[in-house]
Amino acid sequence: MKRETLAPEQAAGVRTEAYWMPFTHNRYFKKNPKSRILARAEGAYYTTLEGKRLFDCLSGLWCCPLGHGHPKIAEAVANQVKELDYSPAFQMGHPKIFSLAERIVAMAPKGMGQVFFGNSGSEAVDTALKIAVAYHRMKGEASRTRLIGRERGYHGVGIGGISVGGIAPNRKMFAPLLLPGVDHLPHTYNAAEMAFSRGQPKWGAHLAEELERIVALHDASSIAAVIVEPMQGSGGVIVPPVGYLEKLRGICDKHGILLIFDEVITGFGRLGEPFGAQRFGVTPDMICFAKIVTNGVIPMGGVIVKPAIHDAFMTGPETAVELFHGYTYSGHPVAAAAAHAALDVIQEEGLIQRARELAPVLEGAVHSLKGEPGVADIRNIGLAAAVELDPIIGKPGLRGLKVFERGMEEGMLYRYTGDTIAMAPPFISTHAEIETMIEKLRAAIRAAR
Ligand code: PXG
Ligand code: PLP
Repeated sequence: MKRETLAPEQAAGVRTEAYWMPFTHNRYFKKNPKSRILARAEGAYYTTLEGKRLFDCLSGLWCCPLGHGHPKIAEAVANQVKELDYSPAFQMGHPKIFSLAERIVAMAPKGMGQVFFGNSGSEAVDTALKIAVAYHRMKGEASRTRLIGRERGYHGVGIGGISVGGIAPNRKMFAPLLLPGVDHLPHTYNAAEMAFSRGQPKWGAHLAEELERIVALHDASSIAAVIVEPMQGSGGVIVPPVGYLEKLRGICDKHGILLIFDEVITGFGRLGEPFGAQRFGVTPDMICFAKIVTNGVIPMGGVIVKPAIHDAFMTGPETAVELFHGYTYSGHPVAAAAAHAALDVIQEEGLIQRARELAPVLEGAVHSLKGEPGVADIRNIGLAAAVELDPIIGKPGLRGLKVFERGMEEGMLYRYTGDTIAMAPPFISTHAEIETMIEKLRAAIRAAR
């Protein structure tokens, strides 16, 4: 940890060297960190260490749509720490986690029965994959081990999640660790057929039929589950074609394959319904959630399952553990308190309804960027949108970075991955804030040539 020179941030009391930042260009960040260090947050705005106010265009990382510093959530968390700060997760329980499970089942599409808790989306995904394989074994179909993901899918960073995921940089460095027996559906994006669609593209339902080809290749008796995000978030707001998810459901049913929706981003209101399952009218066998369940305040994730899946494990001696899986912090009491408070806020303030009302405002505004220099596509659904930019020749990702940096100067914290700008503003946003977010993006795109 020897330092040759005094880095500028040392003057401000922030030394950056010891922290290895996730999914970050560490060296570039640490050259000029101050503008990117967040000191405070309130409502829909962050304030940087330098005192700059930034509109929270992605609700944190998709997880804080109720606004930052909500007094009800803050109070619930503070009280819980005093009342019961930790409760062993195995062989013990506490009241709030039972009532939270019941509450989540009540919000989920009809036909779901139980919730298994973890602490993140990645843990939720690995949990769902394990349950899927174990379920078939419990049912006497131990040959059903194969997992089917989808190209461009993001399912977190666990070994299971990157194996079913479809984003090459997240996989290639870890190739020897990827699970065997995984196959992928093609992604549903086709610029020629669907660029500048508003909401669900009309083209592409037939791509679900690729699942029939995968079944024909491997045989249904070898396949445990298909996992997809109803809307691909990290992949750049890729919206399912009309009829696509329905077809996937039909093919899974026909062949006894479990369908898992990874709703880590779409769960708890982002699409104007509690879950994407309700938004698209398709009920999976399991739903992964995380993020918005606590408004991002305390980590929590989990899997909602149909009773038939849960019940398949409830055999054998009553005193025996049924599922050999769980985390030290599964169902953490402070996370449970935060989740109850977040769901109270969603209900009391009508925030899912609010997200639904804001969706057309975002749609109208973001599509007005069509025709701006370098705008290759615009996609949206619910309160989420992405603007895909043509890369600067020979320098993929640079235009995205320029827009991001210009956005910060303009008081906007956009999310960029490569040359795609993503936005998922807080449900508490005003019409004017959404319009400003897009006008500032227009200015940043014009400047970033
Ligand atoms: N599944 C899906 C569908 C996700 O979007 C995860 C699993 C993993 O969750 P955890 O909590 O382990 O990170 C995610 C997370 C982005 C972005 O900018 C998206 C995520 C995380 C961070 C950034 O698109 N999604
Ligand atoms: N590693 C060791 C050595 C442990 O003892 C444990 C849990 O007891 C873990 C990893 C898993 O940690 P967690 O339950 O927080 O996922």
